[in-house]
Amino acid sequence: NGKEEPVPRVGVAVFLLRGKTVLLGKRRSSIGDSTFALPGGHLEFGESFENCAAREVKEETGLVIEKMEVLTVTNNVFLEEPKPSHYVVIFIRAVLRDSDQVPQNLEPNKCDGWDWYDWNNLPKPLFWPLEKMAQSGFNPFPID
Ligand code: 8DG
Ligand code: MG
Ligand code: MG
Repeated sequence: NGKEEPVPRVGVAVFLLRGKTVLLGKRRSSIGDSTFALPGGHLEFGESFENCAAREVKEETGLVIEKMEVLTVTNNVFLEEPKPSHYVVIFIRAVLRDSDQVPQNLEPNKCDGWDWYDWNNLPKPLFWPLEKMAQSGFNPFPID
């Protein structure tokens, strides 16, 4: 770009599933501050969605995940935030490689801490893209 014009960026967010629960953390960020969101981050140049998901989860929580699958894509425009932004977000589902791993808060400047929440009893307030998905009836769990 070279002219400081804002451009859309690619985000990857991860539904890390454990039983009937998902991993969420309260954000400390100029986008979605104090709301509960999925682990995730920015897609790096040359990176696959699945590798980005595994890398971001490892960096933010220390957890090692597997069985990454692309679920859906959303177009999220944040014009009302302190830093106006636009993200195309790839949502990935995954599970823990070793199910007794415990999440650590490895980026305490970006998150208050991670915990498992029942999909039918999600904490409030949710980060609005996640709130919108939940409201629309989206369910990240595989059909059994
Ligand atoms: P990085 O420097 O580690 O790459 O980035 P990050 O600091 O971890 O980025 P992030 O804000 O966690 O994620 C990038 C963007 O993805 C975020 O600003 C907005 C978008 N995004 C959504 N929904 C979600 C979500 O549920 N979780 C996360 N982490 N990001 C989301 O639209
Ligand atoms: Mg990150
Ligand atoms: Mg992040």
